[in-house]
Amino acid sequence: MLAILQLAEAQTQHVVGGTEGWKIPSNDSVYQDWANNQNFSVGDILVFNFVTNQHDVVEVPKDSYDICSPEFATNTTMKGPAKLTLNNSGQFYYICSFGTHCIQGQKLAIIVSNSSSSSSSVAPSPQSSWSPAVITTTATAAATFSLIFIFSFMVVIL
Ligand SMILES: [Cu+2]
Repeated sequence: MLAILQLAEAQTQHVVGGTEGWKIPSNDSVYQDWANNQNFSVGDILVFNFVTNQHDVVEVPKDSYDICSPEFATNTTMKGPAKLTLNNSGQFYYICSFGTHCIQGQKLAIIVSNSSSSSSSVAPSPQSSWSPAVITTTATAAATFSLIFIFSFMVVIL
């Protein structure tokens, strides 16, 4: 039961393009701008909101993505709206194969990370903040010692 709850909590649904949905975008950076503000992890779901027979979702290798070709498609989804689960980490590329839609910007490239963002960002930070704290403490101690030394020296002279 707990495992099911945790699994459900770890899954994030990413609605591609937000309210704009999956269509010919108003400008060709819409989907890249959208993707830049998302953290994709294995197990997350991509939601493509589109009308069947007006668009599709074709997963392609990078070379095909670059030239908007569905020739080497690894996965094609014809029915909208579509939910695609991200099963693997790495870079993934999606295009629409209808007409010139892809050339007009209906294409998406994402990077899927292995771990959830919370566990990966917490780990390195304590290590990096430790050493400066130690150095500061040592420097303060050294300054205090030299002050004591100067004072005791002055006392001896007087
Ligand atoms: Cu399209």
